[in-house]
Amino acid sequence: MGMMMKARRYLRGSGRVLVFVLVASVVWLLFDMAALRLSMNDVTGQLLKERVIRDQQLIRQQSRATRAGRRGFKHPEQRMDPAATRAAKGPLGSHLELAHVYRHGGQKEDANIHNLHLPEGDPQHKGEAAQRNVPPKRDDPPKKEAVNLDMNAMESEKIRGSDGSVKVTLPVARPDNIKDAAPIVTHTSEPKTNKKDPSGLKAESGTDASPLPAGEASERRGEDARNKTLEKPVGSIGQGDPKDTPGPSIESRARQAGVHQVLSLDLTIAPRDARAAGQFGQPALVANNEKAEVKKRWDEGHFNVFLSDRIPVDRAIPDTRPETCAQKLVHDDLPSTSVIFCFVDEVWSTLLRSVHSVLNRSPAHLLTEIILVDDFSTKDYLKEQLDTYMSQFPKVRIIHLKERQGLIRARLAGAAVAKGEVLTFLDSHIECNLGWLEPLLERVYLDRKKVPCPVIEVISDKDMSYMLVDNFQRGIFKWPLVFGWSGLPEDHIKKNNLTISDPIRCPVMAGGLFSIDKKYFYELGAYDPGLDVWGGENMEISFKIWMCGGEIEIIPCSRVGHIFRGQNPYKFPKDRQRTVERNLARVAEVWLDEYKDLFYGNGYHHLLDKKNIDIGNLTEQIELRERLKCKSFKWYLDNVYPDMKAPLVKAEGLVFNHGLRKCLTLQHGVLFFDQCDISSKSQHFNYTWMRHVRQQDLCVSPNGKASGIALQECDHANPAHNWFHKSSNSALADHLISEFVSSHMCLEAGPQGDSLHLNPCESRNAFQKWEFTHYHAL
Ligand code: LR7
Ligand code: MN
Repeated sequence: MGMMMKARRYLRGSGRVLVFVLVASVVWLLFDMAALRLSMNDVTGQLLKERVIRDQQLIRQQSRATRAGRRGFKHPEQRMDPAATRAAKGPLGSHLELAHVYRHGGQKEDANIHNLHLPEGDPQHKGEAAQRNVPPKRDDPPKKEAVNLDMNAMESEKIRGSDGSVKVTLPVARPDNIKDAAPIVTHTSEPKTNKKDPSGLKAESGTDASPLPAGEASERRGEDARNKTLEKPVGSIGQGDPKDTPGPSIESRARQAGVHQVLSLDLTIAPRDARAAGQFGQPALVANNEKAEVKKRWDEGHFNVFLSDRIPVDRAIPDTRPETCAQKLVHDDLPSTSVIFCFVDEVWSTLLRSVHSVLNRSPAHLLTEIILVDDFSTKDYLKEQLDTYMSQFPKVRIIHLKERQGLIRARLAGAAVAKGEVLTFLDSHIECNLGWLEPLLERVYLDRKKVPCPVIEVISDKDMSYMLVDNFQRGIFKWPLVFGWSGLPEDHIKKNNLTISDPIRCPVMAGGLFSIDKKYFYELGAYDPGLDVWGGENMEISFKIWMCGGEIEIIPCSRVGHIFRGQNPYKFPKDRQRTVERNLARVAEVWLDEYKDLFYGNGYHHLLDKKNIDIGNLTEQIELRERLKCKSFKWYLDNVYPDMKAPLVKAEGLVFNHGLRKCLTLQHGVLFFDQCDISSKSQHFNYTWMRHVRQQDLCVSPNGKASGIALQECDHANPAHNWFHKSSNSALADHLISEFVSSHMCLEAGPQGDSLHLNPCESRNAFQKWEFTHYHAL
């Protein structure tokens, strides 16, 4: 009863609101057009024209919807079989009403800090999900949002009812019919930037009259933009950030020259079939008698391919951005981008959904083209059939590689033909969310050395639902260069006054989804082309960006869903593990300086022996690093990732023998025991990641004869120099066990302190027990 009353009140009120909205939208559009100084005959003009038409349609449809509302209009989704939602899993599941997931209303900036998730410490995120690098899911369901009839809601073509339901407006294409599907992309005209400079090497959008090359021009723009900064620099404190104060009034916003509110273009907002499987990002269901088919088709993509094929390729997904994102201002003259998808044997429906999500949710004037790089796929449908399908979209270009190159060289091939000023790389099983592109391009615009990444949300591999992830997540690595997610430390958030929509500095990027100024990408030497197939390139580009003067950021107002899966569905030309470890070793050798010990020492000892692996020639990469005058890895750790623990040795200091109660001493090339003296340099040894017991270049090692001990120049490839120490909780933890000898042989001090031997290990023998002064990593 109460609900009914509320609904009536809303419906009475909404008549007046409608008139206001009609008048206001016309006034606003006039302002908007004047402020944006757009000509109606260019692409952007086309965009505006469409917006006018759409807004008119919207208002007409809204009044129809309101009339329908009197008869109990509800969002079609809510008429779905209740069993469907009951079975739903994940954060967008049954416990949520659909409206909750739209712009996840009610979540106040800052309010989520206490929900900060530290995945490493949370058993929920260990195991399978963690292995797949699934970012932590948000555990609090977004709260209900009040009716929103502001200008922004108008622009986003959705009107919320009193029950929170979303009233939809526009007719949308039918994906299953190629002809009908055409309207999915309405802005297919080539942007003027293409005509101007087909080589794509000069400054393009926004710098029309600029005689400067792209780099300088965008730097200039950067300066210009800094004067009217729209985003506070991360880490700044209390700078009176304009975006955190209530936004300017619509009028003043419109009059502010050179900027506009992020466009909320989404051509899927009124889906043809609102009841289709997976619509609005809801979990799709599998009937019992379909389960066998699901299983049968699983390996085609290592996710639920059966369901993917059933879900519309242009399905709607919930707008999961923090609330303030829709109000953010971005520059009118953002650079345009080439979106590059590389794929090998990607599932048809998933690839199409990825492409349509870009076409449907990107402002046409910012999308130069979509480049599909087919990395020598084996599937027939990815050849002519794909060419034919995509030929209806003038912006889509396809490159079929003649040989399998792997994703790294495939990206290079895509970049080589790209015409946009910015490159945007995406995996081929993603869905770009509403307003995803402008916030990324804005960062590049502000500073061409910024490399922005969207928040990567989760498309469930099982039910294909679109799931939210925790706020404040950043990309990190652990040794030995393993990518992961980690929440920003809470004190950092507080100290820097960060809100959930602020850019987040990232020590490393996940790898698959980011935008980068094309010229800057090449200045950085792009990717090391010696990296094969898959893996490690995200580390390479991350270190390169940070150490050579750039920045990596996650932009919370840009969100893209990605299907996380347990396995790669394609074949590796060589062994997968060897491919990945070889790539990582290349990265470690070029970028890690002395810290490469931590890489090898955390599970990759075997790579030190060149007999085991050929990592190829690194001369060019090392020269590149010198030419760019990149900073040291130590600088990177200290400045970009200070919370990373990276002790250069596992233990150090005096080497105390329990039996003798004396310390190992090295003087004039001779080892002996002496009274412990912490200040004595000759008693200072390191226990290294290579498992050496060493002083400077000299390593304690068996002398090869009988049980004698000798000093030898340290050699990574010589296992005789390696000692296990504290390597387990076993009874031999305090011992120094030789790695060289197959049976357990331990370093033992002679009872008089005048000798050092290799003897069979005895757990209780105090003369075999050693202790370093400091342990850093055991
Ligand atoms: O030989 C290949 N050729 C290709 O074109 C191998 C792969 N590919 C394509 C493939 O079809 C896909 O589109 O490259 C893309 C990435 O491969 P995935 O999706 O199998 O890999 P992933 O999502 O597990 O990989 C993550 O790590 C990779 C390391 O090389 C890349 O950086 C991926 O881009 C990256 N994906 C993401 O960052 C998305 C978020 C995942 C996380 C965390
Ligand atoms: Mn992927």
